[in-house]
Amino acid sequence: MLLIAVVILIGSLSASLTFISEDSFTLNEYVERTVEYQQIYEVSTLAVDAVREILSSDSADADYYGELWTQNFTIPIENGSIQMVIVDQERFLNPNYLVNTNGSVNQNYRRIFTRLFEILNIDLRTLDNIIDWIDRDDISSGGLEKYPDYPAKNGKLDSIEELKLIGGVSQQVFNGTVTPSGFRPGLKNVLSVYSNGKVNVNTASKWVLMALDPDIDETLAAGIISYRKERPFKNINDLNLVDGITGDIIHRISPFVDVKSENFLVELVVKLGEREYRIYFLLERKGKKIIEKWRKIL
Ligand SMILES: [Ca+2]
Ligand SMILES: [Ca+2]
Repeated sequence: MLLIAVVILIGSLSASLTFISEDSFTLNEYVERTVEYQQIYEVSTLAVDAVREILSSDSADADYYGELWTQNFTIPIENGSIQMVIVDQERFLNPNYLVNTNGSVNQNYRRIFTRLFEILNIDLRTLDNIIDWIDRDDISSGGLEKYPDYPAKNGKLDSIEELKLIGGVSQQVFNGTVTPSGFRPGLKNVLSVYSNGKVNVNTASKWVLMALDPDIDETLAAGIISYRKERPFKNINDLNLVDGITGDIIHRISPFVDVKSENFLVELVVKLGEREYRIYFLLERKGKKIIEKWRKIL
């Protein structure tokens, strides 16, 4: 058994080496890169441990700007640097919640997304296309179920990049645009597929806050943001302390908001001489438990 495994290993290794030499890649360089990749993997493990530590020593009752995890880190290393950014995903809206587990459209989320799309000046047909992309049937509920080269997925989005496959999601719609009145975000700036569906009012942008309720206009959203800079919300009812936020608004938005976050996406940029590696991992915090959901090295 072991012999077979060794033969297969040598076979595949020499195959990959042949492939590499055809690419005019020297064996030395190959070994060097393999060693480097091993080191990058070790760096990623150290980073996961470090962020675990940061998150477990952080209070999970509320998550807000100014806490350690919101700071960007740059660590100089020999021949380069490591930059680390942690982004809580509950500052975003999750498009997967547009469709309930039984396949029906979640009308509450649809209303929130309708407002979001209006605020961002995105055609509402694009929202219908997203719903038909995610919902399980092949019957159009106003959007596209078929494209020239592929059908709608009829399943949840695995990444935000997947939105680019959906009708109406142009580069501008996805990346945002610069307008005379400033930057208008695109979908990648306001959505995440990793959020638990409850927007953290301590970290959400004004665009996301405005989408939550028709009575939260730009002034009220700005009021929330300036209030939380001084005193982060420890409880949803603290929103009452913001000028203009009524009990009615709090009552309406309370099923969709929170003051804490659960999912943290970490991006590490490792610069080594001329080369650059990007490491991504997602940590979910559930009470005292911190779970690594996935890790990617690019
Ligand atoms: Ca916290
Ligand atoms: Ca569908």
